[in-house]
Amino acid sequence: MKLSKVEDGRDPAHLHRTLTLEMVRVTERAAIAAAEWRGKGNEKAADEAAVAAMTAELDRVSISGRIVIGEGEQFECDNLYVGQSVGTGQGPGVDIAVDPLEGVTLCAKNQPDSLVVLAMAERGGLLNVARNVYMHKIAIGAEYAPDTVHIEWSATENVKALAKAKGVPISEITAIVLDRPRHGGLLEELRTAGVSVKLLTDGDIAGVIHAVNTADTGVDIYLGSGGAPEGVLAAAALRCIGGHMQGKLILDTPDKRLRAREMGIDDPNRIYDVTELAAGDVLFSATGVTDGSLVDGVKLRRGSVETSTVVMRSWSQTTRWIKARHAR
Ligand code: VTB
Repeated sequence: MKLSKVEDGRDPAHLHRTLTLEMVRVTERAAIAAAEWRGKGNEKAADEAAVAAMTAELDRVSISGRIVIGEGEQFECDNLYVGQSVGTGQGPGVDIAVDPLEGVTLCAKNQPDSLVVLAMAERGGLLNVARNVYMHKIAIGAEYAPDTVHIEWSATENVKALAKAKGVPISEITAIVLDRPRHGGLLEELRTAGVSVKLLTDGDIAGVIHAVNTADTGVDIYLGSGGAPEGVLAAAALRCIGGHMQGKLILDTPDKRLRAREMGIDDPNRIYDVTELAAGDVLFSATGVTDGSLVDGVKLRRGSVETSTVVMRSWSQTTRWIKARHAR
């Protein structure tokens, strides 16, 4: 009998598996900090609380970490800026992408689906993109051939091809799309094709994850554009759970093109697939701030605080849901 990678005890992965739990601690702590600001209408305070807590917890981890996707550029923010060193400095050299409070508006309004998200990869594993850059994204589940859809095709062509591959009429396809004025044309096309559209107010990392978990969510495809950092973070998750995704950066100003070049992007029109957005060994951790479709939010109890986290590792393709009780 052939032993699986896990059973035979060999683990050639560069990111040691104990880092999985360390990352859970980081996103948990940031979520607890942000939860104090749930429903207080103060996005800035919620975000700052998450950033401060995340930085403090990251600095306790035995890694030589480098932030490659953070809160912004070094001159824009004090913490978790691109290029910042995090961790104790002793341990493996790793790259880290963070979204300390994905859906800050959702947190400020105490609406579902605000999350703390972090991905870790081997050095050079994560596409480096600036916080202000957007990305066209398309994602479908692993059960399809990777070339079933394509980011350069029209939405109509994509949903037609997907319906055919699934063996259902287009009216039974559900697409998930961020509810933004820029998606007016896309929505019209989807409506004309007869697709059911699930509109997201914010939080498209979870949106992409839902699109590849069709059996659980009923969502077949993610379409549209959202933050490029969120695209890389979603790709990190897909590396662990499977699913196809393509991303194309929207570098629509000379400044963005220049900064992208500095960050290693030579071809502004390149189409990236999942393994090019997040390569090599990857960890992904997300803790809920408010209750959501991916995980529950932080529960404040009399003597304790409860957190729910989903943590994934690409090498072993493991997904864990970790419910933790912390002393107050
Ligand atoms: C998304 C989503 C975020 O921004 O990437 C989106 O994941 C990008 O679009 O939660 P807009 O800038 O038009 O909002 C958020 O909604 C907020 O950062």
